[in-house]
Amino acid sequence: MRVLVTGGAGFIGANFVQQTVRERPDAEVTVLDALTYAGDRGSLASVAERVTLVEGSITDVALVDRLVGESDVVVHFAAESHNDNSLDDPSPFVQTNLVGTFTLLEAVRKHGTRFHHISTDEVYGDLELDDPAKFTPETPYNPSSPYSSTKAGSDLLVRAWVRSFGVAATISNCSNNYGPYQHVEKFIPRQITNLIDGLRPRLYGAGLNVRDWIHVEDHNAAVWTIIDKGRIGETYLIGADGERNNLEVVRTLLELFGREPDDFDHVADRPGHDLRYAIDATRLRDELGWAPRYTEFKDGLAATIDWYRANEAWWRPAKAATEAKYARTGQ
Ligand code: NAD
Ligand code: TDX
Repeated sequence: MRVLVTGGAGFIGANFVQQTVRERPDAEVTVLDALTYAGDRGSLASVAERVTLVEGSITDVALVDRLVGESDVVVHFAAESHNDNSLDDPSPFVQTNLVGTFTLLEAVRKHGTRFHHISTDEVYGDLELDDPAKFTPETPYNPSSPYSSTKAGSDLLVRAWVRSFGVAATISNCSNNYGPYQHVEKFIPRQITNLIDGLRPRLYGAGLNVRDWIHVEDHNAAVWTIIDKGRIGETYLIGADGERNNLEVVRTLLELFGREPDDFDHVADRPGHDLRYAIDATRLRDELGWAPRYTEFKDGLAATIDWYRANEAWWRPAKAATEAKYARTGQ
């Protein structure tokens, strides 16, 4: 099977490519990645001999048409992915997340190629802290940020191309991922690398916002399950019942580093900060038989800390510039 992975040099995409090479010896993998600040050739170094990396944008019509024409399935991870960046400058989010997804959809329509679209639970907006509800595939879209609204728009494009043009696509909306190769701008790697440097974690606002954490390998196993067994046109929610507020996550990290529980700073809150995300993954579990393997969050975090300790050469080059950017907003 010829697999085209967009955004395969980013966090989740690179883990997906590594997992695919490990577990699917028959897969021929091509990665299309623009190698933005978030993409790193080094994330694919361990599988370089099995993977063709094409540096280019998903908005490049001719390039996308050629690569899609040479593929059996397209797994679409490429995106601008960071909420804080989308508040600073939404423009690349519109280009990549909306125009890029449109460009891919036109190519898979032309070539009749199977398409899997990777999306986020943030398209549903947020939940109250005391609400027993979780997001389901029927929850109405209500995105809050430029990031989540462009992801929501990209999902709706996929749904329309399925219905209007018969494109063979599936969609997955996953909760917050953690694990190796995540950029140091994101919450967990930022705090881990601060702690490695002897600095204090930085908590937005009171830290009561809840995220539903899932290990990146569980997310990617679910993506393959959907490609193999999912119903065309269907949306699957991916989550591992990992709800925790940000303060709890920081306290767990401090404990794992042997630091005092209050050894962190409260910093400026994110404008429009979503309160809580929570995924009901019943359809994926019951219909497709998927289940997460990383069920102990603390163990997954400890393994992630070990990875960042062992791979300083991977994250160190981005750390100072990322912190300088945060300093501009007092975060
Ligand atoms: P990331 O920012 O780490 O990686 C994105 C990758 O896309 C990078 O390699 C980047 O170079 C590439 N890219 C950006 N613009 C491109 C363009 N125009 N053309 C080609 N490549 C381009 O993101 P991530 O965290 O790995 O997220 C991957 C996908 O998963 C995204 O679609 C995101 O919305 C979705 N998602 C992420 C999470 C999460 O917790 N990180 C949760 C649910 C869904
Ligand atoms: O330094 C920080 N301190 C802090 O308290 C940072 C960077 C974040 N936070 C908070 C904000 C969020 O409540 O931590 C939580 C997680 O923040 P992010 O890592 O920026 O993730 P989030 O905004 O929840 O979005 C993530 O999950 C859904 C991904 O970045 C998205 O791509 C995905 O769609």
